[in-house]
Amino acid sequence: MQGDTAVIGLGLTGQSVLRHLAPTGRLAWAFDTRPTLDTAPAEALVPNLPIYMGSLPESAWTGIQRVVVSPGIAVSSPVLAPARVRGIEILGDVELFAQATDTPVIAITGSNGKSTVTTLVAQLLQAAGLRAPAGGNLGTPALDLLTQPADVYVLELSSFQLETTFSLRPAAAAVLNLSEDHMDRYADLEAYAAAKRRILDGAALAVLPPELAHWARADQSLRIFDPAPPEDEAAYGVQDGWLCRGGQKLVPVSALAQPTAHMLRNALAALALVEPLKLTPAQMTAAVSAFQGLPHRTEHIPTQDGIRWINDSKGTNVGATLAALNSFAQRQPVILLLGGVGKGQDFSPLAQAVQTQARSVIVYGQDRDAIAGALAGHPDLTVVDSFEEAMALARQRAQAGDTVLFSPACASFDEFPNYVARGEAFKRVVMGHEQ
Ligand code: UMA
Ligand code: ADP
Repeated sequence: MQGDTAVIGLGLTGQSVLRHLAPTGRLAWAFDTRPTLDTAPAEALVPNLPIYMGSLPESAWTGIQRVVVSPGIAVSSPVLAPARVRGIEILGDVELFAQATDTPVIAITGSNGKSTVTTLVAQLLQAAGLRAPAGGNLGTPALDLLTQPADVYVLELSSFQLETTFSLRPAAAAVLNLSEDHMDRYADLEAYAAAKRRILDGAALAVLPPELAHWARADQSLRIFDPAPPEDEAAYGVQDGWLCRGGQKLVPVSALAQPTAHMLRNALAALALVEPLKLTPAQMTAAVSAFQGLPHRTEHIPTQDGIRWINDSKGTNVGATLAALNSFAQRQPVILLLGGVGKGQDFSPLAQAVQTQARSVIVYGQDRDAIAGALAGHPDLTVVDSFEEAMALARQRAQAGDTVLFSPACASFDEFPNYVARGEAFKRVVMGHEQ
């Protein structure tokens, strides 16, 4: 095959890229640094396409004009050194998506709340009768959405995806918040923030929290969201029990399944993002009322034991765990479980909240010592090796009236394939299916 486009990464993204580019005849080869994949055999993806696994000969780069790289591979990675040296264009799947469609896009990034807001935006649009497929970092690769009929696409975008996206011009874009994450891949918070900020490039409407409002550009409309009374008509906020735009009441707070501070923020951001579509308050209220929240995000697991078990397995960084802790701590004594792979985070911002809001703390997993070190002042802190031991201890300690909050502040890869498997394991133990 005589193509000029290489594809690096053969996970969900790489496979969607191959499907998208196969009809163009431009594919040259595909490569994954892993020796094997647990998905379909790579050779089955495109007939006769050379596939390299594990290592790539230098000669493969001859004649390559562009390389489409998956988000799991850093642009600075040694694997891409030959491309950088030769001045080969490096782009991602979302760039190919942007080049392929003129349909309006609503784009969402931030350190936390992306999947929740992306899903809620899609449901708001659907409540207004619009076709609004949602994907990107959420799960369905952006390019796979192109096969679905759409009035608007809703994309959750990670900092990794934004680094390799250049021509997306969203109708509306949000950066929900900014706190440390993926510090194993970025030099510092500024570098991570710079990647997130790219989502605003060319966006007609910028939706931002007050602390990031200065990121908006002079040539774009700005909507600020904050769960306080709105200061003017350009602000989304909460007043007298209503989610409002300026003085206009849109949705009663009572419509939210979880009216916690972070869910109020998420709902306000979602309402601001759909403003250009001019939904009625009734359509907004119907969609918000129907949204029960996503699994593994401060998800209550009902039991008969009088204990409130909360699965927040998607709480994979300090900012998420702080939000989760703030949602539950006021109500009942909290036993907090956290641990896993820390991704180079500083855990010290958790210390004060944990000190005042968690009665008991159980720390486990690969980075348990770093976490325990940051929380050392807590009077009831126990360190164990594994998730299984942490759960056994939680079961032992929890009494009727307690909340057990599983919000690990870490990735799961030391013991699980992903946060979903970890959350399912939590649920199995809670429901007594695993002792
Ligand atoms: N990998 C290799 N060698 C390769 C390619 C990948 O070792 O050649 C490794 C990566 O380092 C990573 C894993 O394989 O550990 C998966 O990487 P990938 O780029 O192949 O991932 P995909 O299967 O294509 O899934 C990606 C997103 N994954 C990442 O960004 C790591 C998915 O987000 C996303 O849903 C999917 O595209 C569809 O758009 C997941 C994620 O964890 C949920 N995202 C991070 C997050 O939310 O924090 C950013
Ligand atoms: P993301 O897709 O950015 O990871 P999710 O919507 O999946 O975000 O939520 C992940 C976790 O982040 C949740 O489990 C919750 O603990 C926390 N969270 C959700 N929304 C917010 C928010 N607006 N601010 C801070 N933390 C949040």
